[in-house]
Amino acid sequence: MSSSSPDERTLVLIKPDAVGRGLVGEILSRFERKGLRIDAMASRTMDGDFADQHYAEHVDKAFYPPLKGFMTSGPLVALVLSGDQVIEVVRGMIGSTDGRRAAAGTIRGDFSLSNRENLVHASDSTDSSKREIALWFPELG
Ligand code: FUP
Repeated sequence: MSSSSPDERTLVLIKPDAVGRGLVGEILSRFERKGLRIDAMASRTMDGDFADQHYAEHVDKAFYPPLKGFMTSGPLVALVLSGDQVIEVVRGMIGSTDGRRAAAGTIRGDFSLSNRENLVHASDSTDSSKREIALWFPELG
């Protein structure tokens, strides 16, 4: 008998800087090698309204206008990943927000020198993963 609970899901964005720098394969392969499942994947370009919905908690912050400009600047790759404790696991794999301070071995720590162009977004809680998956992949609901 299995006592494990159903696997969690998280919403990951491989941001326009990562796409532009040719890092999609590197980032995807880290998630795959970790043993996470890719439940959905799509290339999309966000418009301003969609960015406001995705970043609802940040729209009033001073850093939001340049963040919005960056996130709508080109295509990104949206993913739903699943696996045991995937939300916390993926947050650990991407590292701290500021790439200059993110630990070596994390995606941001290894490839980003910026607090804005930091390559990857990942849901930070069960509530945010539910909200973000419903926004990006309503068909999975
Ligand atoms: P994170 O959860 O690590 O992606 O970080 P936050 O939710 O705090 O911030 C969301 C995004 O806003 C970051 F990925 C990058 C951007 N940001 C800035 O551009 N400037 C800041 O001072 C903080 C965050």
